[in-house]
Amino acid sequence: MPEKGLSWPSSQPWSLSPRSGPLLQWRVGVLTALVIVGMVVIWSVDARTMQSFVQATRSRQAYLVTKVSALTNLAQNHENGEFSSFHIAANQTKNQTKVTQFKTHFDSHDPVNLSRSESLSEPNSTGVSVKLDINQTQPVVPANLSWVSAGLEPNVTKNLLARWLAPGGEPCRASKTVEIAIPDLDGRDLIELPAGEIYEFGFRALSDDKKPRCLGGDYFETDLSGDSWKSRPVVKDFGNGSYSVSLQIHPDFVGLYNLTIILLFRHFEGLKLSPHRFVYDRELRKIPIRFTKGSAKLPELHTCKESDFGRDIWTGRWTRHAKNDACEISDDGRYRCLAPNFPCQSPWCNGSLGLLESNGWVYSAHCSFRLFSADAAWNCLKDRWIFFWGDSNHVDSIRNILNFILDRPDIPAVPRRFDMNFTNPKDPSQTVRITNIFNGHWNETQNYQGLNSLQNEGFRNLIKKYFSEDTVPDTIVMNSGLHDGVKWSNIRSFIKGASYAASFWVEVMESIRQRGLAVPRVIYRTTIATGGYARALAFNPSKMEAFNWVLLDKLKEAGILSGVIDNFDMTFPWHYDNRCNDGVHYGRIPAKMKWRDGMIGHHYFVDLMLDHILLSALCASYQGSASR
Ligand SMILES: *[C@@H]1O[C@H](CO)[C@@H](O)[C@H](O)[C@H]1NC(C)=O
Ligand SMILES: *[C@@H]1O[C@H](CO)[C@@H](O)[C@H](O)[C@H]1NC(C)=O
Ligand SMILES: *[C@@H]1O[C@H](CO)[C@@H](O)[C@H](O)[C@H]1NC(C)=O
Ligand SMILES: *[C@@H]1O[C@H](CO)[C@@H](O)[C@H](O)[C@H]1NC(C)=O
Ligand SMILES: *[C@@H]1O[C@H](CO)[C@@H](O)[C@H](O)[C@H]1NC(C)=O
Ligand SMILES: *[C@@H]1O[C@H](CO)[C@@H](O)[C@H](O)[C@H]1NC(C)=O
Ligand SMILES: *[C@@H]1O[C@H](CO)[C@@H](O)[C@H](O)[C@H]1NC(C)=O
Ligand SMILES: *[C@@H]1O[C@H](CO)[C@@H](O)[C@H](O)[C@H]1NC(C)=O
Ligand SMILES: *[C@@H]1O[C@H](CO)[C@@H](O)[C@H](O)[C@H]1NC(C)=O
Ligand SMILES: *[C@@H]1O[C@H](CO)[C@@H](O)[C@H](O)[C@H]1NC(C)=O
Ligand SMILES: CC(=O)N[C@H]1CO[C@H](CO)[C@@H](O)[C@@H]1O
Repeated sequence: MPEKGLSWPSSQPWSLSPRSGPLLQWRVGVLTALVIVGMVVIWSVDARTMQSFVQATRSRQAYLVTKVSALTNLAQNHENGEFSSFHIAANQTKNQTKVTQFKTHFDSHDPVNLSRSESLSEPNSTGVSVKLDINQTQPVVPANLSWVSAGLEPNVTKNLLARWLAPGGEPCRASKTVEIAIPDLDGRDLIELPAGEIYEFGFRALSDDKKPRCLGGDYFETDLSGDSWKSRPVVKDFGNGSYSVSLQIHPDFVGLYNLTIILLFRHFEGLKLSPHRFVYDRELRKIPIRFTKGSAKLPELHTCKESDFGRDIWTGRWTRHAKNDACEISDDGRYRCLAPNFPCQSPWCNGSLGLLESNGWVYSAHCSFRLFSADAAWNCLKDRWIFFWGDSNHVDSIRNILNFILDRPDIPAVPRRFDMNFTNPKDPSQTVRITNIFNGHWNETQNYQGLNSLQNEGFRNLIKKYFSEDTVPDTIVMNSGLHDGVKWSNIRSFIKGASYAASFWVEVMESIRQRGLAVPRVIYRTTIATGGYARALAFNPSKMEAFNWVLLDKLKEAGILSGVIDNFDMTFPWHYDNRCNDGVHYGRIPAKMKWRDGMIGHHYFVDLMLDHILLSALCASYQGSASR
C-alpha cells in the first residue's frame, strides 16, 4: 500500500487530515439509470445544405423530443418557431462520408436507419408531442425543458461488480483506451448550441491502433466551464466502449465555454489499491462551445425542501454572480471580496452571497440553497443534537460552521472526537449539541481504516453509547471514503465493509426504535472529489465515486437513509488542481500560506458552501424533536 506513506498534513489530534471521497464518476454505466437524455444525429445531404439534426430528448417523466437542426451555413439565421438553430460549425465542408461511417460503426449492431430516423416523432407521456420537422418550416411545439439529471442505478453494486469482473479476451476488450472519437464534435471550428437544451453527444473509446474498444470502465473527467459557470457534464458508460456526455447551460449564462474531457484512468484501474502506477491523466479534448440565446426555458430552481435531499446523485453547477478582480487574501487568510451583505441573485441562492467569501461563486443543484445568517442558523439548530460520523473533512466543516456561520470565531479547532454543547454568543439561551466521531480509524490518532474501523468492538461501543441514553441525536451526518480508499484492496472487499457498516447502523437504529424514541434522520454526505496530485492516488475520484455509490446503495437498501448531500458533485469543478483544496480537504482553516502547489490558494469556500447545504438539510422542514 504505497499510498500509506503519503503524508497527509499531519497534525494535532484534530487538524487531522480527513479525507473525503468524491463520488467518482464512474462511467461504468452506472449513471445510466436516471440520466434521461437521448440524442440521435442524423446526417443527410440535400442539394444545398447539409443538415444535421440533433434530437435532444429531455424529460420530466416523459420524453419530450425537440429537434434542433444544424444548418451548414451559420449565416442562415433561421429562428423558427420556438427553437433557434443548432449551428454546428460555421461551414461544414465536413467529410460526410466519414462521419456517417463512424455513426454506423458506432452502432455496429444496429446501423442507423436514416429513413426511419427522419420520421421520428416521439409520443410523449405528458401530452406534449413535438414533431421533428426536417425542413424547419413547421413550427416546433415549444416544450418546457428539464434539467439534466442522473441517479443511482438500481442494483448499482451488483452491476459495478459485474462490469469490473467482465473478462477481456478479444483485442477490443483487452486493449487500452488512448483516444476517443466524438463524431458530432470532432473537427469543427466553432460549435454553437442554443442554451437550455440538454445535448447528449456519444463518443467512442479507441485503442492505440485507432480501433474502437468494446469494453467500458474508463474514467473520464469532464468539465464545462465559462466565465460564470462550472459544471461536470454527466458521462454515461454503456459498458461496450461507447460513452456519452450531456451538456446543458442555463439560458441566463450564454457565452463561450470549454468542454474539457480528461481520461484519468482506463478500465477501472482507479479502483486498484495502488492506482498511481496506472493513472493516465491525459486531456483528450478541450472544445470551445458557444452557448447562444434560445427561446427555451428551464424550470426555475426553488429553494431546497426536505424532499429535495432524497435525490442521491446531483448534477449541479457553480454560477458566478459577482467578481472583484482586485480582491486579495487578507493576512488572516480570508477572501473578503464582496460586502458581507452582498445579496444572492434569485433563484441561484437565497441570502447573502458575500458570506461565502467565494468572490461571487455559488453552487446550486436541482434546487438552490439558503445561505444562512447566524440568527437563522441558531434558530434552526437550537436545542438540537447533531451527530457527525466521518473523516477529517467533517472536522473542518464543523469548525467552519462554528466560525463562519454560528458566530463562534473563538473556536480555532475541534477535535476528531468530541461531544460538546455550543452556545449562541448573542443569546445564551440557544445551545446546540454537536458530537463528532472520526471514522478513519478506531484509534482517533490513526488513519486508513475507514469503515473497517467498525471491526473494533471498542469503537462500536463508543458509537452506541451516544444512542443508548434517554435522548439521542436528532440527526446523523455521515461520510466515508478517503480512508477506505487506502484500506480496501478491491471493490469487492469494500462492498463487504459497506454492508457491515449498514448493518451496524441498522442495529443502532433498531435499538432506538425499541426504546420508543424518535429515530434520527440520517444524511449521507458523499465524499469529495480529491484534487490535483490526489487524483492519482488511492482515494482518487474514480474510486471515491464508486465507493460513494456502493455505500449509498447499502444504506438505502438498509432503509435508514433520510437524505443525501452530493459533495462529490459539488467539489468536482474545483478538483483539477490544488487551488481550492490540499488534495483531500476543501475546508482547511483560512491561512495566508502557500498551498500544495506552491501558490497561495483559497482554502475554505468550497467547504463553506457545503456547510450551508448541510444547514439547509438540517433545517429543511425540521419539525422539532420528533422529526420522524
Ligand atoms: C463553406 O466553405 C467553403 C469552402 O471553404 C466555401 O467555399 C463556402 O463559401 C462556404 N460556405 C459558406 C456558406 O460559408
Ligand atoms: C471526404 O473525404 C474523402 C476521403 O477522405 C475525400 O476523398 C473527399 O474529397 C472528402 N470530401 C469532401 C467534400 O471533403
Ligand atoms: C453500446 O451500448 C449501447 C447501449 O446499450 C448501444 O446503444 C450501442 O449501440 C452499443 N454500441 C456498440 C458499438 O455496441
Ligand atoms: C429503415 O426504415 C424504413 C422505414 O421504417 C424501413 O422501411 C427500412 O426497411 C429500414 N431499413 C433498414 C435497413 O432497416
Ligand atoms: C411550460 O411551463 C409553463 C409554466 O410552468 C406552463 O404554463 C406551460 O403550460 C408549460 N408548457 C408546456 C408545454 O408544458
Ligand atoms: C436488481 O436485482 C434484482 C435481484 O437480482 C432483480 O430482481 C431486479 O430486477 C434488479 N433490478 C434492476 C432494475 O435491474
Ligand atoms: C478555454 O480554454 C482556453 C485554453 O485553455 C482558454 O484560453 C480559454 O480562456 C478558455 N475559455 C473559456 C471560456 O474558459
Ligand atoms: C429565502 O428564504 C427565506 C427564508 O426561508 C424565505 O422566506 C424567502 O421566501 C426566500 N426567498 C426566496 C426568493 O426564495
Ligand atoms: C450538553 O447538554 C446536554 C443537555 O442540554 C447535556 O445532557 C449534556 O451532558 C451536555 N454535554 C456536555 C458535553 O456538556
Ligand atoms: C492509538 O494509537 C497510538 C499510536 O498512534 C497509540 O499510542 C495509542 O495507544 C493508541 N490508542 C489506543 C486506544 O489504542
Ligand atoms: C405527439 C404525441 O404523441 N402526443 C401525445 C402526447 O401525449 C398525450 C397524452 O398522452 C397524447 O394525447 C398526445 O397525442
